[in-house]
Amino acid sequence: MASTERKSFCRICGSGCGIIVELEGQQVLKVRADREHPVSRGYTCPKGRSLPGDHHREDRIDVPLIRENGKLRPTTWDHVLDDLAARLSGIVEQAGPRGVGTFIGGGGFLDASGFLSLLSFLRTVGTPSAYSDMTIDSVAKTVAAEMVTGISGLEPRADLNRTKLVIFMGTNPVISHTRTINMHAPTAAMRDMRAHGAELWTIDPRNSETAQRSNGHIAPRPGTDYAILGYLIRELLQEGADFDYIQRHAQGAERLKAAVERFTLERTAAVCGIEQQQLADLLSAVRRAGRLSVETGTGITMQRAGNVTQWLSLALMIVTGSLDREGGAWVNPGLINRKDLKDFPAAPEEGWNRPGPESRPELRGTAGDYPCAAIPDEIAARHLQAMLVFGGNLETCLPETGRTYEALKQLDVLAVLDVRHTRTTDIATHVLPTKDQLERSDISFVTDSSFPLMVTQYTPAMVEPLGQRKAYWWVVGQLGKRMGMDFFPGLDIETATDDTVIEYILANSDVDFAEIQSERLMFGEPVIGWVQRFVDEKIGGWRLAPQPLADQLRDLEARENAEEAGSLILIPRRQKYHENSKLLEVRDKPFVFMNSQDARKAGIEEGALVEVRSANGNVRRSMKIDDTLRAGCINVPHGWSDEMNVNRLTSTTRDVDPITGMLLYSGLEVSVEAV
Ligand SMILES: Nc1nc2c(c(=O)[nH]1)N[C@H]1C(S)=C(S)[C@@H](COP(=O)(O)OP(=O)(O)OC[C@H]3O[C@@H](n4cnc5c(=O)[nH]c(N)nc54)[C@H](O)[C@@H]3O)O[C@H]1N2
Ligand SMILES: Nc1nc2c(c(=O)[nH]1)N[C@H]1C(S)=C(S)[C@@H](COP(=O)(O)OP(=O)(O)OC[C@H]3O[C@@H](n4cnc5c(=O)[nH]c(N)nc54)[C@H](O)[C@@H]3O)O[C@H]1N2
Ligand code: SF4
Ligand SMILES: [Mo]
Repeated sequence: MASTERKSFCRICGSGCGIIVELEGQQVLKVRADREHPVSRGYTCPKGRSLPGDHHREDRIDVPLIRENGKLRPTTWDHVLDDLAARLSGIVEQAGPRGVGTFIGGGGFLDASGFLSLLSFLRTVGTPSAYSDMTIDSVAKTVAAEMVTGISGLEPRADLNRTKLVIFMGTNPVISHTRTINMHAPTAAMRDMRAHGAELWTIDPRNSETAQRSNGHIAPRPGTDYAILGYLIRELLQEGADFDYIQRHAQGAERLKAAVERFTLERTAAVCGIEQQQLADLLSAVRRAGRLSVETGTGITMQRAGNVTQWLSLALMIVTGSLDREGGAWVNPGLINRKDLKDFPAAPEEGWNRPGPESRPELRGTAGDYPCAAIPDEIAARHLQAMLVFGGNLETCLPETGRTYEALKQLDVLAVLDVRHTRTTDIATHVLPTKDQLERSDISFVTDSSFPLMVTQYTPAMVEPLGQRKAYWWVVGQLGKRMGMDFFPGLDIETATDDTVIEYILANSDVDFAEIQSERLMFGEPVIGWVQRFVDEKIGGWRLAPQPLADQLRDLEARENAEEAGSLILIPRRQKYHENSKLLEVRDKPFVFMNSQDARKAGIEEGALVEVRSANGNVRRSMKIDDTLRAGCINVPHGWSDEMNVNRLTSTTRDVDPITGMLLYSGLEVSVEAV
């Protein structure tokens, strides 16, 4: 049979790189980069190219499974849906809607009909028990933006070819392509920015792949980045800030000035464990550039000072007159949702947060989600009796694996929508096989606001679904019918197709389905200035010093004066060939990475089996020397299962952030010993 080639876009991560899929009938032979794709321009990472193996993987799920007499066994769609619907209805009746919770992870978020199904399910069932990977990833961004701008989850990014200075803090786009904003062909993008005269600085305790391609690199002690920002703001507020702009568009400048007063050159260098000259050089770069963009990642949002650092990164962009302005940082409102054209209320200075669920009210979540840290206690209290998992691997992503995994086993219903077997499907009561990315037509729905341009894209399905896999909308719609609920009002799920569901999603948007279906990509003009207008009109100017964050900054002072404990500090890091728990088989190995100085001190040879211990548990892996790490820091990358699961070290109760309920995934004290 002759092979054919079809265009699509990759959805392993949110970047949506253009790909060419080579097929022979239903066999996926090869995936390569689409040179004509106007956004990714011939780039893919190795994960995208490993899609064929992922699609035909042996441990895929292609028939529904149900647990009966303690064992998971294959069954029919009718049986699994009848049973699940009856149980969910029973729980809603007896425990109320909150008894049925949801979790959405990468496998739901990156499927347009998966995200739609989640929203419809939550709204129709009326349950507050919504959990997602946001509260184990980047919730500090959501909350700090609410407090400073009144808008949730704002993602400022460099105004591509005009910004003269980009500071990457706690993000390594060369490997990750970031998450909340996307950077395609990152190495080329950095080269282009430099060719346009931009200086790139990276602040990271590791001399990361991104740091190595930057003009400047500062490697502070983990969790002390806020002091660097405090120092820059302190100096600029004495000289060099855009004072005229601040007066017209911001409030609280005096309070901000007082809050950062302690960050003198001497003190900041000491707190961060860096040279004074490095700080002075960075300050000169900021003064030279005038406007700038600060891009943060999980190295910031997973640390103790996440909210404060996020706030000060916004404050630095505001005092330099850079936020939502040409040559600084702009905010993509999304081509489908067009947030800039919508009218919505501004969040108060305390943000939209609300008390956590009844068993953990101190875990103040955001408007949308309860913090994941609450899951085991909510199950133990029987407030949560069922959970529907929209493409997440709870065993690897949630904190404190032992306690969390045991709790999940106590659920009456753990229904998992996935494409392959995981430790999470192993303990499920119902496993619902959904179409993988090559089997469905799709649109970049929630991810379009993280693109570097105003653009959204569509792909048809490449192949027929394997086995009995179904689309999310079909699974959830059928469940709704059996529960007596209409999850998709106005859509006839008996006659719907993936395409009519996409049309349904686009019904309230300016993106025309027929047009995008034929064009594949649709562009809009980038909009700059919409956030600034919102802030001026709704809250009377940027809030430079929200009280809850100023309080957190003050409280951090006690740690700055404390003696260093001398233990090793665990910091996160993404590996090149796998995405969280996906594609582990491709090439990466579950190493513990250590600096050679630390290894020598601990008497550990490269390749030795080591045990990493925290106050919560231990992990065993083999050790690899990595001198890009600052001495004193170690990496135990996440995504791996069982005794190699780094979340055996993390906690659902210790060090949980009081504003966001975020866990400490970066900055945990650990010790390491050869086994
Ligand atoms: N200690 C520690 N913990 C962490 C992190 C860390 O750095 N350190 N990182 C955190 C972060 S940032 C995140 S985002 C989370 C990630 O947590 P998850 O969202 O759980 O991560 P993934 O491994 O991407 O899992 C997605 C699941 O979706 C499935 N899937 C893939 N494609 C499809 C599909 O097309 N349809 C369906 N239905 N399912 C699909 C996969 O098989 C997998 O089981 O982990 C968090 N946990
Ligand atoms: N290859 C690959 N790509 C991925 C993923 C993957 O698993 N593999 N996961 C995807 C997901 S879910 C997400 S959320 C994104 C995340 O994307 P990023 O946020 O860019 O994640 P990382 O690549 O881990 O980069 C985080 C950096 O923060 C640094 N860091 C750690 N602690 C600190 C600190 O205290 N201060 C500072 N300044 N830096 C610190 C680490 O050394 C690391 O270089 O990546 C996405 N892309
Ligand atoms: S960066 Fe890699 S994983 Fe992400 S969309 Fe592009 S090819 Fe896929
Ligand atoms: Mo993430």
